[in-house]
Amino acid sequence: MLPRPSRLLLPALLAAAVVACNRTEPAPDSADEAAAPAAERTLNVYMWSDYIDPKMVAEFEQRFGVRVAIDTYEDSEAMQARMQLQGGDRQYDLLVVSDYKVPDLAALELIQPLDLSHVPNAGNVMDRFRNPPYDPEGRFSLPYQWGTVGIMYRKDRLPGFEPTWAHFFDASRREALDGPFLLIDEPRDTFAAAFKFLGHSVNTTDPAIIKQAGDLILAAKSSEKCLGFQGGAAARDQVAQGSATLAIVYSGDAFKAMAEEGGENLGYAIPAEGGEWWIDAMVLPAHAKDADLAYAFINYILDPQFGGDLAEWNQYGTPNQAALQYLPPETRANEAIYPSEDVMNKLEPLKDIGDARQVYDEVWTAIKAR
Ligand code: N2P
Repeated sequence: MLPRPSRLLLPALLAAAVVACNRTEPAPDSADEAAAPAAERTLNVYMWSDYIDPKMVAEFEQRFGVRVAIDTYEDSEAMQARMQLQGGDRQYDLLVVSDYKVPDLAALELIQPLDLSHVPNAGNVMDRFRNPPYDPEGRFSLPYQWGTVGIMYRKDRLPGFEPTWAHFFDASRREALDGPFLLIDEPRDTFAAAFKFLGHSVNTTDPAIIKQAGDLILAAKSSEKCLGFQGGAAARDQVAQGSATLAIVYSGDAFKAMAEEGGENLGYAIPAEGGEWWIDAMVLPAHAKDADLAYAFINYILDPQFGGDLAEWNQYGTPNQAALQYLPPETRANEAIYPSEDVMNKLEPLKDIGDARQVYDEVWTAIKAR
């Protein structure tokens, strides 16, 4: 059942007067820009930060003779606030959002059903990503990337690191850490970690357990070792730079840092208690000004070759069956990106939690306010 819209107007959103928003535009060839007509056709995209290779964007611009303007967000609350309170449904032509946000945005009528006749490459989507739990009829979304949530840590400070959520939620383990840590500024991901530490499902709806998890998150936040909440990409940067020793992050963000200089000092692990795997989805805002161009972009993302390039650049899993052949064999065999069946069995996808969302919101708002 879809949640009632009134339930979705989060108190935290009402308090959000200004939403941080970064615009990253791929550097266009300056000669091209000088020659460009004033009213150039533009695709306005809103997505997670650090999520597409600027070269791929430039290639799309060249191919279609258009401009792509990408605004980025670091957490889903900021995204929803912009969509709900700041006219994002008119401003953007295309969104990339977390799985569990699809039913929220649909219930609020901030997104519209997709017309798949405009997306021939939709046929490339793997079976397991069709009719996903967050969009059971596959009406509103097509998948972008998928991945896991885990712990990124400094190998040089935590030799023999044991992957467990206890580093954040068990007071004695926390105090034993060599250096500070960060929590992720995304309620569902943080609750999921605390639920797994307590031995429960990432989709827990029992108010007593949600409150118990909230107490653990508040205790972690209140620790002297805690540097607070950060978006996944920003938390990744702090661990990479050494200002944090460990953080809850998204898999691909960690792998990108691990491939860079100094990356040999970094590690990423899925805790032994298990966790979540997630899918991010492409959706069409309700009042997109250029839906045709948005469809062209979705189709481009689901192209076999570009789908392969995107996943390789992101170091995330591709939901595109036809793209697999374009991935380097070592990527396809990399169990950090494509976990074994054993590991996948310990991970759950995030589902719509219905009316329990109100309890999550209350507990989360109280944690953030302290
Ligand atoms: C990528 C963020 C992935 C978000 N930087 C997971 N829902």
